[in-house]
Amino acid sequence: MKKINVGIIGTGFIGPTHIEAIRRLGFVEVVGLAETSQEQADRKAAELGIPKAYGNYREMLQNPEIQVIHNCTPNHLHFTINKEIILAGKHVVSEKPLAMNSMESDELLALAQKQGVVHGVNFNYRQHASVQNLRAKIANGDFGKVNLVHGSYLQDWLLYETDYNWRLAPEVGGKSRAVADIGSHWCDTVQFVTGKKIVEVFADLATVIPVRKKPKANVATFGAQSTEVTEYEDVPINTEDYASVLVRFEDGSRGVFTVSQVSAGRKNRLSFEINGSKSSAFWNQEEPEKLWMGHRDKPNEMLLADPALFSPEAKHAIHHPGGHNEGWPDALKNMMFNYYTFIREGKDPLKDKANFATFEDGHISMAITDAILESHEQQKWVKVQANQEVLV
Ligand code: SOE
Repeated sequence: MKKINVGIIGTGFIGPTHIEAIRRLGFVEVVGLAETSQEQADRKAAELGIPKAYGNYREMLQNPEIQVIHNCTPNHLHFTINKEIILAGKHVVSEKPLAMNSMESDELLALAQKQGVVHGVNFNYRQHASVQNLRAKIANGDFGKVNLVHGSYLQDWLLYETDYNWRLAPEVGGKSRAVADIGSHWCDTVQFVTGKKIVEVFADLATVIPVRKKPKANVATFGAQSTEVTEYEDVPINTEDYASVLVRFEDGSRGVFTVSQVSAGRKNRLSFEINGSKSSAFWNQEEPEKLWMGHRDKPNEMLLADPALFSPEAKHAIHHPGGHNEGWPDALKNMMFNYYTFIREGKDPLKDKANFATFEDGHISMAITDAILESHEQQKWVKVQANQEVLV
């Protein structure tokens, strides 16, 4: 069978993780990559073992052999490049946030639907095996009615004033930083798990480090500061390091989450607890094989990920026997497997249900971010306007 051919635009922190996940599938081939210059593209292609290197992504879009393009560029390029990918007739996987605001993401969703391409957005945390299992258990009523959802997404890679990255500049990263970058993952994951949409928010945002020292050379996301960096310039920071957000779900249930990129010791800690009318559950991305389940009338339980103990609906998401722990790269592989299987099976993006996050989820996420920014500015509850029926 002929493999599905793929091109990747952008090879910073996230692009190579897409490439690795795709390569694990076996039926998909990464045939090209595009970077900001030919020299950079050649270097990265040689490093990653990719046959074709493009110094201009538009040339790669013209290659008729390529069916799918991954947009792994910085945020300010997502909208334009996603649009061009769709108009070139290619299927698309975009990094989040899907665009710079929900007007743009709305346009992208409509365009992708009109052109009939398969559209995915990389909300990878919903693809963790234990998250899939929790969703199945909630849907089966094991926890009763979900009343409360609370948690946080904490990181420490921007803790010091000398930590700097393109995500800090609003013209590149967007008006929102911590909310759009990691709050978007938290919201996507809990909406996926509970099957309920967030429809209203009340937010408080803060910039903990209002002036940062920007190294004169570029620093990659999660990149350790080189001890050799001696030259800095002071730059004012206008995006949030921290946010706490009260949320209301479509059925009236309540929640709250905190995001921060300045929490020492927390590396990539997306965690949440749900409290249902029968039982509770807690999951933490840094220990992804553990699912805690809390009860009132019997001892609490810790379910270690194990296909033998999973709900039938979640067994597809776990690939090794209990004790052979799966984590972040495996969740990303699940995302890619589901996306490419959809294409391989010739499914119709307008009719068939996708088991990965689509541009619709990307658009809902942008609408939540917009509502959070507006709520913080106006200090009041704001409804999420995703052009869907507003339910409260
Ligand atoms: C940086 O905060 C970042 O790389 C995010 O952009 C990713 O989406 C998240 O998975 C890890 O942290």
